[in-house]
Amino acid sequence: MTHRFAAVDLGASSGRVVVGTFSGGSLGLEVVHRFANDPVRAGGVLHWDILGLYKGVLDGLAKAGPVDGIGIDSWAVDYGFLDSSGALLGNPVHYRDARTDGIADRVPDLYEISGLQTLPFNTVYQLLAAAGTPQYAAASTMLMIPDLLAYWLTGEIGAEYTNASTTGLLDVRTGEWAWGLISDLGLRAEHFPAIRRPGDLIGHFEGTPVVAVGSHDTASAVVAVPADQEDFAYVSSGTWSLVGLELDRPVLTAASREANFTNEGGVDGTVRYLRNVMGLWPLQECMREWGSPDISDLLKAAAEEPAFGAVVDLDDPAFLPPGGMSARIRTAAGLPRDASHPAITRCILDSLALAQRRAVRQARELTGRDPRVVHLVGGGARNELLCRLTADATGLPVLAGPVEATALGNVLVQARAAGVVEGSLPAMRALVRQTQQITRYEPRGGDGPWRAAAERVGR
Ligand code: ADP
Ligand code: LRH
Repeated sequence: MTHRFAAVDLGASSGRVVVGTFSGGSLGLEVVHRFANDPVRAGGVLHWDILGLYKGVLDGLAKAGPVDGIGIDSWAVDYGFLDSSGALLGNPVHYRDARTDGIADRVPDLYEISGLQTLPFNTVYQLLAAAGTPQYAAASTMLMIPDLLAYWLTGEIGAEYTNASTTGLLDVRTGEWAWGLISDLGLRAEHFPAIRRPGDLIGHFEGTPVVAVGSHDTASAVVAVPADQEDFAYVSSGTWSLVGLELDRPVLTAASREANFTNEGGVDGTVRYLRNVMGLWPLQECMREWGSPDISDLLKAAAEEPAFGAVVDLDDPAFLPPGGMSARIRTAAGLPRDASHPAITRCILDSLALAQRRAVRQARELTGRDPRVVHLVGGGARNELLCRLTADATGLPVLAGPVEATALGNVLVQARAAGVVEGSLPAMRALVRQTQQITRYEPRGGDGPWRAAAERVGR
């Protein structure tokens, strides 16, 4: 018997609808529709084009044809407000918009309650930036992006747990909204809908069940990490590199807070203990400036460039906002004005591998765990140079793939809820290992050059 599930997966750089087909012991994956995710600046504010994205979702679901279920995931932290009639109030604001600048510094540390790393754009800071506006006054419900799309498909309102864990307003110990914190910050309790868990039925779209998955894209990606043992680190590599470990309980020590490691909610009660590393964003931005050259050609040329010609501290928040990225990288790296595109690309990738090395080492120190391998999943798994550099930098084998880990994690959780695949995370991961392409990169060379590069960037 064959079962088909549709994953709607919206990344910061593109959206797709992917169909996972389960038949006997096999699992096939087909991207049936891919669409751009181009933010729009209007009235001085950077927005997501939410209706354009919703159109991509509807077109993709039409192309997918009859399926046994639909699951939705997207990037974290962003939301839309509904008024009391259920209408969307304004266009969701992009987390890279400047409206949250400086807000985190004015709010007491929330780590003890939420276990969340401080990122300037966490939902809590966005809500504090919005408080006092006419839009905020008119809002009756806040829906995270996947919950908003699920609402449009089904008419049902709720807040999926893994994504709610990125708001800064979920209690890391109970997995429920932190009502005391919400009230202390002057936020409105009625804005926060009931929590639903991965596997819960949300409602129906044209007769097809819409099922909650790990609706935070990173939570779904971690489900599909093809690990065959417990001691693994992962890099979910796309616009961001989410670098860390899977734990069964949060780490809330002062050292962990200082290192800005997060305890995000994972599927099946796991903790995604990780740090946000700037990821492929700087390269995406440079490529946008350069007129979108062919990425394979650019990476081939970058691989020919000398290693460590220039390195920057990619964890510097100066690289967060869009625009003028190549100049920012060149200045920070001390590269000349006429530095070539491959030289800048090489600088970004060396620096990214260096930042990922730091995060893996910190995760090890902060947890006492000893990862034996790094699983690198997401679009970055197609970047051979990045995979090779990550193996060299961490001194660990890198197992690269699957590229569409997020969509896989999404369909696996749906298939489990429908009783099509058996239970545990290890069982789902075994299915990923058996059916998806994974490439192994062994570390080469010693740690010396990486240590020296770390010293050059002062980390
Ligand atoms: P997100 O979910 O954040 O939008 P993805 O997981 O889709 O990100 O990964 C996007 C990234 O994958 C791009 O920024 C690009 O660097 C990389 N990528 C995509 N295609 C290729 C390719 N053919 N070769 C190397 N890298 C690629
Ligand atoms: C990756 C991601 C990440 C968040 C960021 C906003 O797509 O969801 O986990 O921190 O976007």
